[in-house]
Amino acid sequence: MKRRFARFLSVKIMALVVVACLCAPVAAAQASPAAAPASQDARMKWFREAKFGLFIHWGLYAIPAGEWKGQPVAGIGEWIMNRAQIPVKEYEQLAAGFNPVKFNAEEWVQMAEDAGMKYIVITSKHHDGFAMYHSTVTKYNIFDATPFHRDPLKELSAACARHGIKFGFYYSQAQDWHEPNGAGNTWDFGPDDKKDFDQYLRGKAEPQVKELLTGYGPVCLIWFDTPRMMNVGDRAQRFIDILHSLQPATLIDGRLGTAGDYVSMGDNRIPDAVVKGDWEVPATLNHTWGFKKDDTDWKTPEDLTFKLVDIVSKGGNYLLNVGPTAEGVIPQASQDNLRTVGRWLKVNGEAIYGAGPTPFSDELGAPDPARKTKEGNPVFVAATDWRSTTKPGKLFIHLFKWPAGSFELSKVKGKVTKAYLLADAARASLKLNQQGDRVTVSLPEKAPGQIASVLVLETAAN
Ligand code: FHN
Repeated sequence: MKRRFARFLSVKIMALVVVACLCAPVAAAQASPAAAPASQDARMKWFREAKFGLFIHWGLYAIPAGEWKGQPVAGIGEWIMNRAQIPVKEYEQLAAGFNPVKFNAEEWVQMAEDAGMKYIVITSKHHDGFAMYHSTVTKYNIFDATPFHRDPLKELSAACARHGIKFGFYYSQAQDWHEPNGAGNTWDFGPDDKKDFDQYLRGKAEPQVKELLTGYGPVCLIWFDTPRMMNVGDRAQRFIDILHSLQPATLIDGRLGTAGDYVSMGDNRIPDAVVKGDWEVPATLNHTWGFKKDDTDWKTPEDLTFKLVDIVSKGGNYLLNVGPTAEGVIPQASQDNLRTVGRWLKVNGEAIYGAGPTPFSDELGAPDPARKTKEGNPVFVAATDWRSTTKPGKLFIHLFKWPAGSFELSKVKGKVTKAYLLADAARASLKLNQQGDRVTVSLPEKAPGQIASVLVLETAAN
């Protein structure tokens, strides 16, 4: 009896060993891009540290660049197919002329690094349905349908790995104006509610998302967008399941159609106050996302730096967009302005990366009861003199307007033990006076830094 049980046990163990051996390579292959982090905090760690990312909207729409048949088309550049109601058969022909020979992944990633950005999110497929990578799901992709015959997303993922920058994809899961059953193209295919939307999701969107999660190394996040018709049945959940099974560490933005790992604010919408939880503001450098030749209304580096600090001081991340040309060049003004922000970050990055929100609120501005919004609420008037970010034991005061002689701060918790400026490499102590929660710091006559100088107050807990 004992011997029979021992034989049974050894057969069982052998079987388990064989199964384990057979499964090991599969498990290792699945785990290699990014194993499941232990907790949600662990999954969010890089995002909370990063704070500043580069968004890239690049696709066939960069060829017309806001103009169709000699006429300017109003609105954002990547929507030209929709705005000008261009039939699929005509729009498709752009692919034959897409040859971005000046594209250089190394240069793009170097620019992001110079700008102090820690992650890149690029359009793998926008609403026009054209895949900007070598997809095997459809030939309507940059590798098969253009003379370029390269996979720029592969090249970018390799360059990001070399530079230690996280890499993620924008993917338009619902709108696909190229597909008869995708959402959005009513001019070729009629109303969305008559379409077999699940046929499109299962036949194109889901397999393409699988490709992106298997062929491009660790994917830091997938940025879904415009979740039309996505709140029906298990549509959103199917994408979550794909992500969780292939790369459990990959984050999901806030526009899949169900709650993601963080909240995506409206485009260019910075909240007025501190917002708890993880969130991000997607934003443009001018007014369009995809390249438009007549949109040269660039935000200044001062404005971009202020917005970055403002967002971080409220608890969020800033995902700032460039729209490269059809030749593969990031417009020079975008590059210059971003690099200026990067130079500021080189000096002051300690007050941004991994920093928490302000412990105050008065510096953010106040509602003006005399001015009403359309909804009848008082208009919030933002103040712009200074912002605050925090780290354990440190208060960072970003001074956009240099105060004459000294800076006074109230509601300070704990004892301030030292004050200095990040622009001062020597970290020389500034004279400070504290009366209860009121702190006064004597400042040099002139601001030591460009755009904003950051004053650090080191604090000891009470
Ligand atoms: O329709 C898109 C638009 O083209 C662009 O991609 C932005 C980026 O946040 N998202 C949608 C509009 O909110």
